[in-house]
Amino acid sequence: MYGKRFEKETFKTAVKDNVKTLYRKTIDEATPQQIFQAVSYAVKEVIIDDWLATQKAYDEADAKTVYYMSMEFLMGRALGNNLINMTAYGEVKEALAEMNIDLNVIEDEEPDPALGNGGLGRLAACFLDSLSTLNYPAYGCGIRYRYGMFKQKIENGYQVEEPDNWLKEGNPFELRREEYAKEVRFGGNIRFEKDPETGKDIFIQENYESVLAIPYDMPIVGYGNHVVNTLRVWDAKAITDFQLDEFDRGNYHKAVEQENLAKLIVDVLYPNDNHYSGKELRLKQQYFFISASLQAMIAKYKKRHSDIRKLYEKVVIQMNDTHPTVAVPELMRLLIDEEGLNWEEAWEVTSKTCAYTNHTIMAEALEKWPIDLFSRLLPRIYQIVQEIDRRFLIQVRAKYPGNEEKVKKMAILMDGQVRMANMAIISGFSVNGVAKLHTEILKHQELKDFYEMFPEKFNNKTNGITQRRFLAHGNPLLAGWITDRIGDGWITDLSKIANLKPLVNDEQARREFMQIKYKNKVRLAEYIKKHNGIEVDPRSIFDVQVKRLHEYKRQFLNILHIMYLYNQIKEHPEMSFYPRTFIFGAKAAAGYQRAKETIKLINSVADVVNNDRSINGKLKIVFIEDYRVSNAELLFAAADVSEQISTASKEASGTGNMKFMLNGAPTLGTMDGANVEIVQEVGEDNAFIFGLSSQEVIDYENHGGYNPLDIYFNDWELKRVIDQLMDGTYANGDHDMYKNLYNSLLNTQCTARPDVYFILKDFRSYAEAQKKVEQAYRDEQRWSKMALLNTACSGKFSSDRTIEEYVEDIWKLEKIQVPSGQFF
Ligand code: NTF
Repeated sequence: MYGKRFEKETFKTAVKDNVKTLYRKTIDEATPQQIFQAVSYAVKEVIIDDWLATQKAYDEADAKTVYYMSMEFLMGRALGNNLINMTAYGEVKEALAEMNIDLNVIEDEEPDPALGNGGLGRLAACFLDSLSTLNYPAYGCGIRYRYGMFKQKIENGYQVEEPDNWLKEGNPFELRREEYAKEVRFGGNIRFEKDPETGKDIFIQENYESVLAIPYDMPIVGYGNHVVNTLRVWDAKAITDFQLDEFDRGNYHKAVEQENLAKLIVDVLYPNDNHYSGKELRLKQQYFFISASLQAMIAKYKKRHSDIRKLYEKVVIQMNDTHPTVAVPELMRLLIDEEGLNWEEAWEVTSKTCAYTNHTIMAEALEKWPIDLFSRLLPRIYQIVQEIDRRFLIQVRAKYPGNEEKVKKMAILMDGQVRMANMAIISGFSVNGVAKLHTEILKHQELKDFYEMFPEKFNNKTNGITQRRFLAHGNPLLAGWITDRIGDGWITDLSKIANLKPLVNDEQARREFMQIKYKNKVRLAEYIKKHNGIEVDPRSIFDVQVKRLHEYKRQFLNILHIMYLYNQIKEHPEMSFYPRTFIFGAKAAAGYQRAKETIKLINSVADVVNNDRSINGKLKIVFIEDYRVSNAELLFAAADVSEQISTASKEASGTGNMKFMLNGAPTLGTMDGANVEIVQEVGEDNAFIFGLSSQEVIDYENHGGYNPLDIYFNDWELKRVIDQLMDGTYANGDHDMYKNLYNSLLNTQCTARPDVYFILKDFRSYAEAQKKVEQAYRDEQRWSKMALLNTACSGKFSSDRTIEEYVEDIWKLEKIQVPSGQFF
């Protein structure tokens, strides 16, 4: 399909030539990193041809394009994924093997691009993969952070952050496109004039600082269809001419300031997941990439179209949470100030172009910018926001006369703040949640007033994941087995995986399925041995919780339960207990104290338990350092149990839950986010559900919570575990180490409300569910059925399905066929 270019001899020659031209070395002298670069350039060359062909096909079709605006794209490594999608992984692996090079070793040389925090950024990456695979024209637009998500080291049980200099060796897949640079302006003041000719108002920004945005394009390769879309990430540099100008005039300070701003603006990804920090630089980042992306979008549109009033026929903008919502006033500004539309015309275009996805109901994640900061940094944008707000409130007052409560709740500008979510909802034509339950909570709780006013805007798009990365690439043994059994249709149509269902009653098939799981556990055990120095038994139950560390995700509940199990084993050594390996992986935001304490607690309990010979290895605890996309692939493939234990209502969807399911790990979880839909697909008997329902949680919250002391004083086993936080058991005798964690559960003096996340409330129910996991696992027949059924029922959770829904309900795109680009 890719001509001769992946034929072994041709490819080998390309790699050797690249090593020569890049490094003046023969292949035997090259380092693994150099070989990685040489291989990547050989792959990129093939990609470029299809990339050209794709752009040509789009141009000819004059196709409508989605612009997916996101502060985060958690792409993970590109080489292996590109080879999978070009259906050339096997050939290239063999070609390299003939040169005594192991492709897996070469893949490990690639830094793991981590331009995202967690689920939201990884979702954006999965969406791009699906858009290309489904033949839809799309751009991802974001920031080329010089430092991505920090690298996590564990030292003495504590998390230590190290900078992630992912560009150090150069990124072979990107293309710098200097000729498409755009200027972005900050600050200063707005002067208002009447155009002497037209009599129209014109707005002139003066005394501003500006930076030049330079796009870097990364190819997004579709699966076996020659489509290559573009992820465009913006770098910043100072505008040198201007700088010299200022310098000549002796304004040294100003010149240096612009230099600094350019450096700073794209320097680093903010490492907060589900948490808003309100930093000025973050708002600068947002406006920077949005303004540049929209300028580029309009310039591209104008190449082929003369009527800017019809922009929405050819482009649609999806705003990934509120982070890019400054796109609304920026598009208004470009249309009015640069393109000469009047307000009504510009509003018609903008509100038909922009759509918003909400990814959280966590109050602390809501972006609300102080008006003084916002208006100082973006003076013209602020004027436009004021006008959007003013016109909107007229509508509200007309609809709800005399109801100033409504105005208070729905206004964009209120109490000295700019409320970004309100702006997104008011201005866009679509508002979607990311799982059924989440969308219902939005409609009937969080965004109730908006739903009442604009019911037609609200819709649900349950998240999904790409099976290309998380099965085809991450679990080659299982992928191969599935293809042998049902053909390879599942790779581009995951609903076909349901064809595995009859095999649930086939003993041989189940045995093979479990053997593959075992081999993946051995592979993970080797990784753990190498990275943690801990021996784990691949015959034990691999119970995995990997995700960002956050109180609402309740890693604390998990580790408290492990402490409880350990007490039990110690007290009743005769009790039968199926060996269990508890595996954690999680980064804590650098400033999130309680999250960091939780990491320390997990590692301290691990230290005590793993070194206690008296328990005969029944319990092992492993904390995977630097959890990221590349090692996630190993973890999903090897997991027996998927821990999805958030406080019900708090996890908007979750996507890790889907990756575990796809790889045959039943869910141990609450009825939260997409867990609800997972249970619906696989059946209650094939999942382990526990805990309060979302409605129960919401009801408690509306009545000021509950009293955890009632539980503490009535459950002596749980009390003992909680007391162990304070008696030094896991702190070398230190009584203060976990004081904050302890207080978060019990102490009414220190927190607004104790046990905000209902850990004590759900503890017994969790412990019960854990017992059921053990019972089920002991029954090999039953477990293998359950595991295989999870894989077989995962069809719904492909991001291909999600993207088709976005296209159908929101984006209205057409599929474009692309011929092979090998003749360019
Ligand atoms: C996250 N939200 C949610 O917490 C996850 O449940 C969800 O799966 C992902 O989004 C993707 O939809 C955020 O990261 C944010 F930014 F909204 F807080």
